[in-house]
Amino acid sequence: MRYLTLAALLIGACSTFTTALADIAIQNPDSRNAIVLDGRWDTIIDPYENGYYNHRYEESDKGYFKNAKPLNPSDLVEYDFSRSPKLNVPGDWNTQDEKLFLYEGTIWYHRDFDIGKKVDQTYAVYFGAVNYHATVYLNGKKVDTHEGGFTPFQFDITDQVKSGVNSLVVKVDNHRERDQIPTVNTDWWNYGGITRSVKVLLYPKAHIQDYFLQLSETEEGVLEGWVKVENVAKENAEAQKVELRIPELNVTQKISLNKNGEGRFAVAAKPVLWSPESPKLYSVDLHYMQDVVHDKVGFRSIQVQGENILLNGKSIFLRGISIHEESPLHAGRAWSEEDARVLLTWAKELGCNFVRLAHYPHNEAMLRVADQMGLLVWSEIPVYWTVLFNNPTVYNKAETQLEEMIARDKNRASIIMWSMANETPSSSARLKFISNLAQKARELDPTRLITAALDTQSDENGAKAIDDPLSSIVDVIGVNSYCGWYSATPASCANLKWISRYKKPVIMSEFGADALQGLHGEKAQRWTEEYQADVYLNNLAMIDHMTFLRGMSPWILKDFRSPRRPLPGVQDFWNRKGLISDKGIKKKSWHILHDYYMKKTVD
Ligand code: GCB
Repeated sequence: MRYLTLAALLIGACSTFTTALADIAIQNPDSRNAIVLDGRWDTIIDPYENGYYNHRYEESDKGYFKNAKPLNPSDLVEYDFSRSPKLNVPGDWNTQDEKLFLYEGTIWYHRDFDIGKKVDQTYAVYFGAVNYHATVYLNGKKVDTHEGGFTPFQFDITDQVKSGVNSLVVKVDNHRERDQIPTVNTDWWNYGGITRSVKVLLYPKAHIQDYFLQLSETEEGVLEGWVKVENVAKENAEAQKVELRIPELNVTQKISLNKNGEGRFAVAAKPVLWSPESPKLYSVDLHYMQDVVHDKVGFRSIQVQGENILLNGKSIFLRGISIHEESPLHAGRAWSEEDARVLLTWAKELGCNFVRLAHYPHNEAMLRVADQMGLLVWSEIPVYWTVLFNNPTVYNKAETQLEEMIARDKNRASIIMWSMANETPSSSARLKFISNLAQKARELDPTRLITAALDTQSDENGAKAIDDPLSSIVDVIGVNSYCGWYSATPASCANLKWISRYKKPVIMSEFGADALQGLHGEKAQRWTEEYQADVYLNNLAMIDHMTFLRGMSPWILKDFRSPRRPLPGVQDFWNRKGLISDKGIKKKSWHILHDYYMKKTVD
């Protein structure tokens, strides 16, 4: 009987594979052989893009990417990487040199690497993230470009790379434009640079490009998914199969591939389900000829039913906190496993089972650590505020970032929701834009919930009504509301009533107030810890009356850098809505939310 069902599943499964787009990085690059290129890189600041354009403003053929050296004393070369300042990779440039704190524009990065080139081997240069535009050159020639500051990409360099020393140059440009994702104005720092790891990946020509595995949504006791092999070998039957092994579940399954190298599987297994209380991960190996990929994967289900969110079939309340990708250990962008551990340990300590990773895809370590620690995750693309919803090119940029995020993270049990947007102004163009994104996300990953953070609520007889038409598109409605900070007095919030026009789960995806840690006074005095605490107390009372509420992620775990926050002596270019200061000190509101979550755990 079971075998019949499995066979039916296999035949019936015909939805799309995530097709390998040119720049989409290989699945799980950390499990591949690699030459890691992190460390000190030579850099040249280039505000006029002199290393790229000639004086006629045409793309130059003698730019800095040539990494040229004068060969004769009479030669004119007006730059020299080897004598130029160094910057750390990974790392934003803004916090590595005071002069670069506010810099937005182009910086050139250079470093050499040495290899002994082998035949039948693919070489790809992989970037965890570069903000915002990257133009990559190898040995003086352009390889390719990438746009988008928070997702990985890779370029095949097999033909260009040579045995011996290779010169890698990257032009990084973070100047803001209206037609970008995100657009010109945000409430976070536009950190520039090669902000995540760089490596040269080495793998066989015929290799496992991608895979997706999860608990079947329709069949109990079944794991299902797909694999995609690039350059599938055609010579013998064995070369048309991938072997999946999950030793702890006694799974050894051969997966047949079609002529495009694609194969689906469904296999009987009864894993211990992943949950915040028991974040069980299984070792998973995939073998294809000489290629082996190793991963750690958790299995759980996530669904909505009316106003409930069901994790493994049981209704759950998401005790969350929002987090920006800023390091708790040093100034600037977070990127390391240590950063992730400190941030997520704080979230655990607060009593959270959920984190909203705002407002863009965070580095992969955050998701891997969330998987290990048992934190449910909301993951988001930076369709933030007023992007150009009428512009098809802008849509394509957003869709590419969505694809790159899902491609990288689709095997992480921690992620339960993909968020399409944050606080976008209502219009028909915006509804179409975000509906198309949601449809794309569902095609790429039918196993997770779709959400968006909305800030348009209308007033109805003294109550707040959730009536943004985008609510009809999403599975879970996120509501951002700053009662007591941007509107009303804190005391009035406790009795504020909410109504929803949709029978769907709602998450209060943001609320909060600024406080300078250590500034004390009356609770009516802005910027004091007492004011912030009062906002929390009253908002939590309000939340208790929202019958359809299934979670929250107050704004925000830690103070973060923002160019919109200049108030001297208070903000000094920090958004002060953190429960923890930029120095890592807890404010009064931390304890209020902590106590609230402790009670919620017992309820
Ligand atoms: C919001 C935004 C968030 C801001 C926050 C604030 O509604 O979603 O990005 O940082 O408010 O502090 O105003």
